[in-house]
Amino acid sequence: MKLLGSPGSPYVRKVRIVLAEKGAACEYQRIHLAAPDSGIAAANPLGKIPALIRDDGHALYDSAVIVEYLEGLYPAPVLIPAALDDRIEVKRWEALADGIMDATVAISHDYILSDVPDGGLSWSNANQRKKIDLGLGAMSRDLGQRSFCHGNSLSLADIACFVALGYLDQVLPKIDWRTPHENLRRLYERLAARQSFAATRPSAA
Ligand SMILES: N[C@@H](CCC(=O)N[C@@H](CS)C(=O)NCC(=O)O)C(=O)O
Repeated sequence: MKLLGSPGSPYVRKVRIVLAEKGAACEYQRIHLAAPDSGIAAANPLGKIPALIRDDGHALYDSAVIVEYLEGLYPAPVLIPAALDDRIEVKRWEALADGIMDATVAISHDYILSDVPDGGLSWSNANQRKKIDLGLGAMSRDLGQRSFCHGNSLSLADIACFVALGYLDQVLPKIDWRTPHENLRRLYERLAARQSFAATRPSAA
């Protein structure tokens, strides 16, 4: 198996944490999306990372499909529970976290492409910012005072939540999510100490 990715991508980080938690062997190939010879289109016609090349050569995308595949391939430890209600709740957490990442990506691209002065928000950015703020509020409310986002052990819900928060720090550090969401800060700090999370920090990866 080979994972195509780059250290700055939160979707790639989600997959890499899942691989590490499961102790799964997988070659990691760093690619530069902007390079004309990146080769990503052969694996993913949408030109996005992550893409996972299976041992039989078949390529999988996107990150949600890849982590579901890995769960089937390496059932222990369980990161996506089998029972329908639990499974769907964990996938909902993943969708929420992915949506925050999508909005963060959109704002960061807009900053690069537009001439909106730093600190100013175009309509489109304001719209994306609202998704981030409401998304953070939903994550904080749903976590409450529990130790894990869903159930009593680490799941894909915690991994996705953590990666979304880390990506906010990485590209939009002016957004202070810690002060209003003390419970997310506690979860983030606890998870950051785990080997799989620490080893995939963009600066370490
Ligand atoms: N929904 C996709 C999102 C993947 C994605 O947007 N990846 C970014 C890197 S962070 C990318 O490859 N962007 C290149 C592009 O959109 O052309 C997933 O979960 O895998």
